[in-house]
Amino acid sequence: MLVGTPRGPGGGEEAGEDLRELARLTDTAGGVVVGEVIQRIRAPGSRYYLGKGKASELRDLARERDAELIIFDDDLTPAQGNNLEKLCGVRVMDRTELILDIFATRARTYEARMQVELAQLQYLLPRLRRMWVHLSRIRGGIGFRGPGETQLETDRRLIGTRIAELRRKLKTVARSRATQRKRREGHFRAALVGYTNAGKSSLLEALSDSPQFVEDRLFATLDPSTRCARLGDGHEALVTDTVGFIRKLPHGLIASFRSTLEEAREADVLLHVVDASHPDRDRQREVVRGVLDDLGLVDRPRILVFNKIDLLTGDDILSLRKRMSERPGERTALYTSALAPSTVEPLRSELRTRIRARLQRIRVEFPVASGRVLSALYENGEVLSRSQDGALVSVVAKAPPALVGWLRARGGVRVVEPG
Ligand SMILES: Nc1nc2c(ncn2[C@@H]2O[C@H](COP(=O)(O)OP(=O)(O)OP(=O)(O)O)[C@@H](O)[C@H]2O)c(=O)[nH]1
Ligand SMILES: [Mg+2]
Repeated sequence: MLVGTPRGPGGGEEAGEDLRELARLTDTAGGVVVGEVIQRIRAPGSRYYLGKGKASELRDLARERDAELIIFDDDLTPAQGNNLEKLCGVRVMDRTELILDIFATRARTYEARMQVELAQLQYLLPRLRRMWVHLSRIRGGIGFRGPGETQLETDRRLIGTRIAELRRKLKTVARSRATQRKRREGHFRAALVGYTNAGKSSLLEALSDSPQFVEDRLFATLDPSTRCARLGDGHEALVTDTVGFIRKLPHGLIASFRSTLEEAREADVLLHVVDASHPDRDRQREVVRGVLDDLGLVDRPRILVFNKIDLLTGDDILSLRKRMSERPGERTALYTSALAPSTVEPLRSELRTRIRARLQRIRVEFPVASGRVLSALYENGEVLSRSQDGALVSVVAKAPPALVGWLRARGGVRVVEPG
């Protein structure tokens, strides 16, 4: 049974869309929705979140429909959750808990699993008493009033220890990730970000010709994967897929996925993928902007990619294009369908342009014995000419900033610019 509690005045449309999304999340978690309750509230009640009358209504409807679980679209305090469970006699969870549950079933890599466990434990800690009450009710001991304070203290301490351990391990993984990234320095890097189900993985597949896990469910991707995209004219970019964003994304979860999102932080450009066919498109764009802001990424170079245009009519596309072009200072906007390779071409071309713009023309002189220098120039730059005078090689090339930095830091190498 789903419960939506839109705040203040406003169209019923958003509230309906919110509940549709909660229904999709429920489906992703393996649940079946048997009913919905919506109450527009000004402020949440401290006891049941809902008003007293509505809460009783919820209890009755849940009984009538045989609901085994009630899911609130908004975060409940431990007390509210507890009171509601007492009132309705079934398990009550909120959106955060549902998302954590989905993440837990979907996390595949060691790192993603640890990140999810960390978020779950952080969520659990303040709710420990309620969870215990839940358990004790199942055991049903008469006069059983929950665990003694000592038991709670022990559990808190154990969880605290585990949290510290997870943090430490995640730090180690983050360090090795950073070394991996170092190796990629010199390459142009793009990161796909966007609302869940927008088509990020599908676009990565289209750009790189390598199959990705794509599914018409929320949070198909939890682990970032990086692929090389051939852009034509000998240009390449490393493109990283990242975890999708969602409205009311649990803060603990963002924090624990921070290291995965580091990939996005170090990208030369962010590809903000928008499902252009979604009725809630504009609000989803805003949500992503908000999360990027939280992550300190909002001012990074960013391209808006309106995807799934195959689902739009010609008129829809025209009016979208018109709207985008009328906004000065708006980001570069492109229109793609991950299902039609020809529509991805403008994205390739935009990336090529950005790669070229980043290249610096330099002349490099180095001893012929420094084979690494020459291969680095060929691999990560564009060699324009090359000559040799005795044991000294001289190359004119176009190079990305990271390569220029690397060359400057090498002994015996002289960099002259513009070359
Ligand atoms: N019609 C159409 N469907 C698309 C397009 N791109 C992706 N899809 C579908 O949209 C659904 C989600 O695609 P994904 O690529 O998994 O989306 P994602 O952004 O990676 O989603 P998460 O990993 O869950 O955040 C899948 O069913 C895709 O087949 C498109 O351009 N047109
Ligand atoms: Mg994906």
